[in-house]
Amino acid sequence: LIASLEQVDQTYIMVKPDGVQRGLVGEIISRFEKKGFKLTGLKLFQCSKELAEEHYKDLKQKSFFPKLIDYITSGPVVCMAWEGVGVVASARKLIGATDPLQAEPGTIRGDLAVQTGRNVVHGSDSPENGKREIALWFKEGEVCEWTPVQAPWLR
Ligand code: 3AN
Repeated sequence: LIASLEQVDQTYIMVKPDGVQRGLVGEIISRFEKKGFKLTGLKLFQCSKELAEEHYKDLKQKSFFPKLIDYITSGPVVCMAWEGVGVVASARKLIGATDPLQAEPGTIRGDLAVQTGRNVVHGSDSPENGKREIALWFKEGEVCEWTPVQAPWLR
């Protein structure tokens, strides 16, 4: 009841091409489902260079930017929108540090990845970016608002 008064946020989670190629899609979705967040958008998608550049526009000046764009466009990704109280920060905890060798065991990157340039999953870094990225990756009508039936632990 107290939690229901708190702000519900949205985050954009994406299984990157290495995660798809390695067959980690189910495992990654499962971690967010089991945590108790609500899936509101899901698709397999081959993204364009333009979309990848827009998504990572804050990193445009970084030396690794061209490699990052090549990586993200190298094969299909799985785009997801997840909703819940504190979902942005919690998803980043579940994902773990950017460098998988620094990521704690128990996190997605800590358990499943080795290289920063192949770190299997993306998660928005703020509620504002969560909204921005969901709007960027999903078309109107692709995100589905739904209310769990008789499952008050989902919201
Ligand atoms: P995070 O994905 O943990 O939010 P950001 O936003 O700093 O990390 O970086 C976005 C993505 O850019 C990372 N997921 C990773 O794929 C890539 N990246 C970040 N730092 C490096 C680096 N030093 N070398 C290569 N790729 C990097």
